[in-house]
Amino acid sequence: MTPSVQRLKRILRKRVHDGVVATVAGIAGIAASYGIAGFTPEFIAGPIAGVLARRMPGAVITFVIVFLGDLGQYLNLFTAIIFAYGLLAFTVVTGFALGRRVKIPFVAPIVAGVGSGFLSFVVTRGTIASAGTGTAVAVVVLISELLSLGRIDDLLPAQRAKTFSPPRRRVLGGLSSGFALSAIGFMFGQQGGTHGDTIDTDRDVGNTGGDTEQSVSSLLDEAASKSLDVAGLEPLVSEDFYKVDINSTDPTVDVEDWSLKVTGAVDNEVTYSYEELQAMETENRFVSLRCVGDPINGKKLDNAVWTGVPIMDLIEPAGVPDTCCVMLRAYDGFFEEFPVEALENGLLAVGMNGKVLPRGHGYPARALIPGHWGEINVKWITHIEILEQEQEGYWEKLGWHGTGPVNTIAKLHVENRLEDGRIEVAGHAYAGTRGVDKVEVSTDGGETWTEAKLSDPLPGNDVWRQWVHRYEPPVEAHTVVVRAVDGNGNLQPQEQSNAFPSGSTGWVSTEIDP
Ligand SMILES: Nc1nc2c(c(=O)[nH]1)N[C@H]1C(S)=C(S)[C@@H](COP(=O)(O)O)O[C@H]1N2
Ligand SMILES: [Mo]
Repeated sequence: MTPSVQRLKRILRKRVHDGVVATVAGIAGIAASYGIAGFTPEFIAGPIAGVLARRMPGAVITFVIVFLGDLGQYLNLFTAIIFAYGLLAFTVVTGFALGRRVKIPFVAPIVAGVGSGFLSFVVTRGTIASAGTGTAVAVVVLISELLSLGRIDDLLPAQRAKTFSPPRRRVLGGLSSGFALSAIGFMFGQQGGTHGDTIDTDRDVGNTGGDTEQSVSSLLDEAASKSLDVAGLEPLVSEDFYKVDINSTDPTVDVEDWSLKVTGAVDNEVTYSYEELQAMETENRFVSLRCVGDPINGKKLDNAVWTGVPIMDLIEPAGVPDTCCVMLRAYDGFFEEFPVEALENGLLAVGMNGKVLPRGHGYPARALIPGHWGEINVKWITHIEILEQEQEGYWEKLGWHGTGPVNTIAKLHVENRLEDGRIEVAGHAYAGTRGVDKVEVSTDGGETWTEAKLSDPLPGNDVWRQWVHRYEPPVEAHTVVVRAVDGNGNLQPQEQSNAFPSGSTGWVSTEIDP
């Protein structure tokens, strides 16, 4: 072999070696970060996913929401993880390059470890998870160096290079110890650290209002007994409440540092601590939420019993002038604006289904604004800012119109074959504060209509209902169509439209082949 070919081979071997170690170290670093931080903003991919989502052009986000739904969130997170991996791998490659230049052992693990920890801290501001990330990366690089010490001709004098073990064994050894380490780091992280889940919201919300107030448990019982007995149909209090967030990770709010401020065009600003909120009189209410991005037969419509303080009790002490609108702002950078009148029956929720408000649904507090699209029900709320002039909210800047009242919708989520040969179709219907008066079903593609059976209404002025219809199936394939009539007697519009920009409309239909 000519010397130049040998040189080329050596460079190539170095590149492959560096690449493999950087990959293992990157994976170990991400595993450690996730293990320690969990699914919180201290996880290295969390803030990156947020930045990616915010930098994305509105049209792309709209496309993702309308056509990819939840898949879009995963795609975003996946991309963020690749970015995070790139950052960590970069520190490793830099470490090796520097180490070779200065020809001092252990420069690479130090540079890679400190670099990774630093970058993680810059991204997340989380100290413990960043230290863990840096350590995991450093350890993997250190192991790779220890394994190859005997042969690295560019680190040590050339004559010692003979003692090295065969390259494949080295790589395999490095790989498996790297993976073992990430697994160990991950398991340790799962045990302790600054895991967001250490904010324990799995306790009773307590303080459930005055004597006249119906207790959460009696409301839950009522919902259970009014739920229709249909296999596969979500009960009137959702078992799995949907989530929509601008970030892939939920903020971890420490109530000691949290407050709710009423600011802007008010006579005097008022601030509430969590403790002060808890001392106030609360109410228990059913409120359903639907996201403006929900497709006509999507699943971003749910219902819960919420415990909270009427929002007017919070803003009246501030003295609110006669003005147009209000902006709600949140800990995660989210903000939404809407007409101030909508606050009138609003609730500042601190509890959900009898428990402390879960982190994913806005712990410590969220707004619930009856009859409006989900987006103005701001979670992790920090400010109620009274405005004198209209401004655009987060989603409105991206072209959505999600601050108004919801559309009327009847969904068809269940199709069962009964033992007696009949077919059972069922779903939920929702029309915000207008309420649902009737649901009609057609089993002949819209020629003739029959009234479906509805679940008895639950108390409250923003609550969904269930419907069910059972019929003898015709012999041939047929189209089932469903539509709701709201409390004002308005029939749900037939014409189909996409969720963007102001919520999906149209009758839901499905083909049934008996
Ligand atoms: N702070 C904050 N509040 C938020 C959001 C958010 O991303 N951040 N998403 C909004 C949207 S678009 C919807 S549909 C509802 C969903 O509430 P849920 O996640 O509790 O179902 O929360 C709204 N409140
Ligand atoms: Mo939404």
